[in-house]
Amino acid sequence: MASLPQAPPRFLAILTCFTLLASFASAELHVREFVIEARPVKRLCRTHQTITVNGQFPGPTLEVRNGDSLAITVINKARYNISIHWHGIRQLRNPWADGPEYITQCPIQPGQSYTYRIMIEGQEGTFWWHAHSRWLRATVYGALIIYPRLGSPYPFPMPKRDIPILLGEWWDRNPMDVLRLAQFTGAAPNVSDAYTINGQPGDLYRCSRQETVRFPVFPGETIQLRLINAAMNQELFFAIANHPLTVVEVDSAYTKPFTTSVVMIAPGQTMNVLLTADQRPGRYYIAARAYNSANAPFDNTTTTAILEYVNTPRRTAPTFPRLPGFNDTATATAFTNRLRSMRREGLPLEIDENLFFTVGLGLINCTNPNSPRCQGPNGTRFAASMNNVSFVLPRRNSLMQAYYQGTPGVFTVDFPPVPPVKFDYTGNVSRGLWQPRRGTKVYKLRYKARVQIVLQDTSIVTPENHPMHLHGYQFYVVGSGFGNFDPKRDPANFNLVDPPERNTIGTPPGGWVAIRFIADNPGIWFMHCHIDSHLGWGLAMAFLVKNGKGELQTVQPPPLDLPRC
Ligand SMILES: *[C@@H]1O[C@H](CO)[C@@H](O)[C@H](O)[C@H]1NC(C)=O
Ligand SMILES: *[C@@H]1O[C@H](CO)[C@@H](O)[C@H](O)[C@H]1NC(C)=O
Ligand SMILES: *[C@@H]1O[C@H](CO)[C@@H](O)[C@H](O)[C@H]1NC(C)=O
Ligand SMILES: *[C@@H]1O[C@H](CO)[C@@H](O)[C@H](O)[C@H]1NC(C)=O
Ligand SMILES: *[C@@H]1O[C@H](CO)[C@@H](O)[C@H](O)[C@H]1NC(C)=O
Ligand SMILES: *[C@@H]1O[C@H](CO)[C@@H](O)[C@H](O)[C@H]1NC(C)=O
Ligand SMILES: *[C@@H]1O[C@H](CO)[C@@H](O)[C@H](O)[C@H]1NC(C)=O
Ligand SMILES: *[C@@H]1O[C@H](CO)[C@@H](O)[C@H](O)[C@H]1NC(C)=O
Ligand SMILES: [Cu+2]
Repeated sequence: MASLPQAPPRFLAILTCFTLLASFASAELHVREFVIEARPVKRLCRTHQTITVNGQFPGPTLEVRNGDSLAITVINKARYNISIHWHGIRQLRNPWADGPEYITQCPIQPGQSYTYRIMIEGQEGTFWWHAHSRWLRATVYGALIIYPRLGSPYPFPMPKRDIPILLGEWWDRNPMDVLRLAQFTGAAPNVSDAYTINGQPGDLYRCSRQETVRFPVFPGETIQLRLINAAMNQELFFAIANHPLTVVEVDSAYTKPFTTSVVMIAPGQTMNVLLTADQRPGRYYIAARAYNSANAPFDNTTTTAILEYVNTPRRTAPTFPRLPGFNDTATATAFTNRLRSMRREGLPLEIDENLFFTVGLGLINCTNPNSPRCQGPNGTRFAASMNNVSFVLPRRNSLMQAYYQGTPGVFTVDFPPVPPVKFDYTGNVSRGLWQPRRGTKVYKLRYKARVQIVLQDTSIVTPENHPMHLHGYQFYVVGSGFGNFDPKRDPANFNLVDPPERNTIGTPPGGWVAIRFIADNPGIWFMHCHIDSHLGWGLAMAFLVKNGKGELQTVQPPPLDLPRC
């Protein structure tokens, strides 16, 4: 049952003085049930049967501490297959609890349940959980906050309060129907009708004014906002009128603090910012809208909430923040490039595996371009790929189970370490190179291999910022740039001193980003674009990290209730 710290961190800080001695004995097991079920949810004037967790949208916030364990039983009372991913949690030696369907488990089918057993080992900060099954993530998501161990402070003054801010994306119809239509036609899925803050679009949308989220603040206090971009398909700019934001954490890793008027946050990323309520008491808009790097249609609406100094009359019109232009790549890039890590523990300086992956879209030619199934550009179907392999999920098994049981024919281990064809990735790519091939390929890594991956965006169809997420790991972002990566010149400029540590990083549109990690977590780990339309088109691959020696370097046996296909 719930025995977690409902008290604000301020209270816990006082408590800490008394419980320091007990801190090592304080690890708790949190036992929860997540009931997946359809509930009526009204947004934008209409009510939709919406897939929720325990009837809540967004779902419940989980609050635990570093060192704790979780046992969350997911009971599927909906009509769709589902699985839940615990975004950012490393799941050491336990890929069975990671969640992506057909990668580390078969989905939990309607009427079935599965218990995710999660150990929090050496991790703290802002995390989140979300469905990892087709487009159910559109409404099935929530915050997962890991406080430091008792007696272990933040590397910055303790904020008065913590406010989770989940940025989401809402369709004025069933998102599964939006996906189904796109899968049929081969065209891009319809763009969303609204962005949301904690599930509410805010007062710039029809029928939404009453429910606009308001965050009361007391003059002078410093609060911590835990931003989570849970949107399906869109990077977002986020700002609060008149209030600079001090970034202190990204993707659950502390950063050297810096202050900015606007942040860019990509799907899958989290970001903690401190805000001091030092402005004239009043009402200030919190707003988010698209950063759109692609040459493609997008939802250009703006979601709002209101920062409200206590005792300000409701009638006072809120001040609006300045947000960058939708295509302001310069601002997005400058922001991301300011991030610096507080530590570099586990940053490999020597490299065993030097990988180069192209990431980008593609088009599949149709034999009959007039077919209703070929409604993509000029009678094609959209695709996406990494190193020209468009990832196909297995249907009758998960990769992890097939690997563990030695079942052949589910995947192959020949994912290419470099692109099969060298070309001018960000130039005018010849049309003959646009069609990827399909495959379920993984790349094998030796236990503790020191890995570098250069993720190179291509200009095929359109250059674009692709937020690439790696499961089971945190990695360091050692460099990035525009154009084609130059293996002779660019490594000289890598930051090996204080590179930001993340689990999701965007390729600059028409550019590249280099990441490093040590493969110390055995199992099969998905790597994919966190834009769900791209993921569905195949912008993914998986690593198979082999066991090391002995039990502590070996994948645990699967739980008995692991769903079967
Ligand atoms: C997609 O958008 C088109 C055009 O606005 C609309 O006609 C169609 O009903 C939408 N379909 C879905 C499933 O979103
Ligand atoms: C958003 O796009 C629509 C049409 O696609 C356009 O009419 C409208 O002016 C745009 N709004 C903004 C704020 O750019
Ligand atoms: C951004 O859009 C504006 C107007 O829509 C346009 O004038 C400008 O050239 C665009 N900038 C970039 C970098 O594409
Ligand atoms: C589609 O065809 C038009 C007209 O021939 C052309 O201008 C455009 O570039 C084509 N688009 C793609 C994605 O091939
Ligand atoms: C790209 O290359 C094709 C031929 O390969 C050519 O027809 C086209 O004009 C080129 N486009 C640009 C923008 O250079
Ligand atoms: C697909 O069609 C385009 C022209 O529409 C052609 O240039 C290209 O070579 C074709 N690709 C393949 C793989 O057949
Ligand atoms: C990808 O593979 C397909 C099929 O083998 C080929 O036609 C295409 O040229 C390749 N493209 C690239 C970028 O390697
Ligand atoms: C649900 O998962 C099972 C097992 O993989 C599969 O056979 C079934 O087709 C799935 N159902 C849907 C609607 O995808
Ligand atoms: Cu992408």
